[in-house]
Amino acid sequence: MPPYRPIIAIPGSEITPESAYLQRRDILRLGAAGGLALASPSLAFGATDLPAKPGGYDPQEQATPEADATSYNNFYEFGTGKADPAAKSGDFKPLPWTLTVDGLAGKPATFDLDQLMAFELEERIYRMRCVEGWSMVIPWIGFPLSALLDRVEPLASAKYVAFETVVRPEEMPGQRGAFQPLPWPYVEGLRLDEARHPLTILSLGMYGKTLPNQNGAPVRLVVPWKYGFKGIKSIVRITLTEEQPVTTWNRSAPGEYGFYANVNPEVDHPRWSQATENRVGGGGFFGSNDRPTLMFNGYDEVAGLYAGMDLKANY
Ligand SMILES: Nc1nc2c(c(=O)[nH]1)N[C@H]1C(S)=C(S)[C@@H](COP(=O)(O)O)O[C@H]1N2
Ligand SMILES: [Mo]
Repeated sequence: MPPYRPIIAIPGSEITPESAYLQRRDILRLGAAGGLALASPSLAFGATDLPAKPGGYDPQEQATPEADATSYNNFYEFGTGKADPAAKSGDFKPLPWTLTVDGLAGKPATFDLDQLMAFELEERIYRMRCVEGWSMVIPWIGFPLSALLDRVEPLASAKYVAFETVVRPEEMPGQRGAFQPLPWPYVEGLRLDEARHPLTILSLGMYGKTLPNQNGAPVRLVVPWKYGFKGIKSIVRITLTEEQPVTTWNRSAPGEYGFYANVNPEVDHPRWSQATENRVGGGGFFGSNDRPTLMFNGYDEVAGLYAGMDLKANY
């Protein structure tokens, strides 16, 4: 039996009445246009409820408590500690925002946040497995990346998709100062067929609300069968390319992090095993909440993308 099933219904309490949503969207749009002086655009953004039609996958597991998913994070632009993104992202302004989609496309385009929110949003409850050995279950709100790619009409020569995070040292403390843990911008990439797989989403929210800064506001990638570092946050550019794009962790430590980064309990990280994972939250002490890691994080339907490939060599 697969470790998840389609969602049949989401509880009514999680669904925002359309009128309330439209009002909030108006507030967002005014803020984005600069016509309304919001005291704190990021706060206003984070507080916004998002509607979603059920369309995702329920791993038959409890969602990670929201308080854990929003306080134990990796987002090196705000610092390398797990508590840094929540503690040090208060100056980050996800409004106004634009996401440019360019490269090998017939109709390259730039989307503002309203245009992204106008895509058909769904809730997807996905497992998230960090390469460091912890995991969560997160109810994302977003839409398939393929819908965005369709809009720009990829050329036949496009084989890969490159992603880029914003660079704003004045708002992101991890991007200034003497110690720079990574070269900026943070970049990621997928093969075009991976990017077009229906499980791959651009997320605009989680737990029924827009994304908090620490989780990648206002728009981040979620590819549930890959290690968490593929889920690039606060994306400003998506570029269709012919060549395999450079990716941040692969460039920084090629012996430790591959381009594919498919969750695979049989391929250990050089410095630790990937056979098990610790589910964050749930009350247990660290180590008491371990469970086996599943191939492709349990999302077996992606196996066909890698037919004929040696997944130990292509990690
Ligand atoms: N721009 C950017 N995106 C990023 C990261 C980062 O440091 N910078 N960290 C990655 C890693 S290693 C993980 S595990 C996930 C964590 O997502 P979460 O904090 O929302 O759970 O974000 C990924 N996306
Ligand atoms: Mo990670």
